[in-house]
Formats: sequence, structure tokens, C-alpha cells
Amino acid sequence: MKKDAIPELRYDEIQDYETLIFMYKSALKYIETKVQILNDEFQSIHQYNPIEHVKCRLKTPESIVSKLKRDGRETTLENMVQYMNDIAGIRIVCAFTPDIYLVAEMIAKQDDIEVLSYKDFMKHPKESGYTSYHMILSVPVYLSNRAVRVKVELQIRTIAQDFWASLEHKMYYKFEGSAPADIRKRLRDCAEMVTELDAEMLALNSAIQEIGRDE
Ligand code: 0O2
Repeated sequence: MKKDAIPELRYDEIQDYETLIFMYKSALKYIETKVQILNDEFQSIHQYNPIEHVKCRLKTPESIVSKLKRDGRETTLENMVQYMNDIAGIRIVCAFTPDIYLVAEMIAKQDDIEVLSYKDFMKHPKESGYTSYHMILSVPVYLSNRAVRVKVELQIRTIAQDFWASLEHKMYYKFEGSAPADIRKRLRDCAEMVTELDAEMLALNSAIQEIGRDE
């Protein structure tokens, strides 16, 4: 079925939280399989894996509630479906920054996936220093008697960006969003080092490839 023919999931079709989570879980399975196939195909054509690893996660109920509250909304199924983009999340970790754009393009070209929006935090890092590439995708879920489209947040990062984000995420929670200024400054400095490290590793990889070609 073409993506345009599949309707978006509507909150009034959902009876309870479990059904909603089942939809998001199914969308994650669908996109995870697609990503694995694209990676395997790329490997067989180019003898190169753009993807190091993939991680899927469903947002915890606590985290859903706190995000809705933070945005000034009531905790209802309707608000979850209408206003939350990241209940289902998939993270793709790549070795090098050009791989991020390559993977984003491969996903965007898929007939059954719609890119609803994207944010390039590599071109425009967050105040915290966070860098990554985000896409909100609309992913089909095929049920026994119908199909619906469900939103999934895709984050694509390098290994180094992922390392930084994991530690920063822990700090953010430890200090409940208000880490001391010197910690925040050191994290921002580390984010700059991550960007430099990614650039140097890419240059080094190109130099290694060149040597391989000359031999
Ligand atoms: P968790 O626990 O990973 O789910 P929006 O309202 O959608 O425009 P939002 O929701 O802040 O704005 O979206 P954004 O900015 O695209 O970021 C969503 C997710 O990106 C976050 O989810 C994090 O996973 C990651 N992220 C964004 N900024 C940072 C940052 O400064 N540091 C780290 N470590 N991760 C970041 P959650 O819900 O915050 O967390």
C-alpha cells in the first residue's frame, strides 16, 4: 500500500495505553528491520557498513508524563498521540559524520516512510553542546484488518557524539536539569572536542583509504 493511502493513527481508535504502546512497539520493529536490510544491502554492494549499531527504545510512562507536564498538557491518550513525537525512538550510531547524512538520505528515499520533519544539530548544535541528526518519521503498521501510520523519532549520531550524549544525559538527570555552571562548561568543551575528534578520525580514515588504493 502507498504511504499516502495509509491514515495516521487517531487517538479515538485507541482504547487504552497498552494498545497505544503496542502500535509504537510495532512501528519500531518495522523501522528497525528496514534499517538492518538497508545496512546489509549497502555492505554487500560497497563492502562497507555505514551503521555501527542500532538501538530502539519506548519512552517510559514516567518520562511521557513529565514531558507532557513540562509542555503544560494533561496526561491523556489524545495528547500522547497528538503532541508527542518520541514515544517510539530509534537511534542509529555511525562511525563517521558523512555516514549520518548517507543513512538519513537512505531512509528519506523509502517509499513507505514519510519524513515529517528533521533537525540538524550538527549544523546547529544545542546550547548544551548536543550534536546529532534527528528525523520524525511516519511509519506504517500493518494490522490484521487495516494499516495505520505512527510517529517514530530517529536520532542518528557518531560513536563519539553518542558517548558525549550518554554522559550528558546522566548528568542532566543527576542534577535535575540544573547542573553547576562549571560542569556545563566542561561538557560544552567536551562537545567541541568530540566535533574535532570526528573530523580527525574522518581525515585519518581517508588517508588510510588512500594508502590502500596506492598499494
Ligand atoms: P530521552 O530520555 O532520550 O527520551 P520538540 O518539542 O520535539 O521540538 P524536544 O522534544 O526537546 O523538542 O526534541 P529534541 O530537541 O529534538 O530532542 C529530543 C531528544 O533528543 C531528547 O529526548 C534526547 O534524547 C535528545 N536530546 C536533545 N537535546 C539533548 C541534549 O542537550 N543532551 C542530550 N544528552 N540529549 C539531548 P528526551 O525526551 O529529552 O530524553
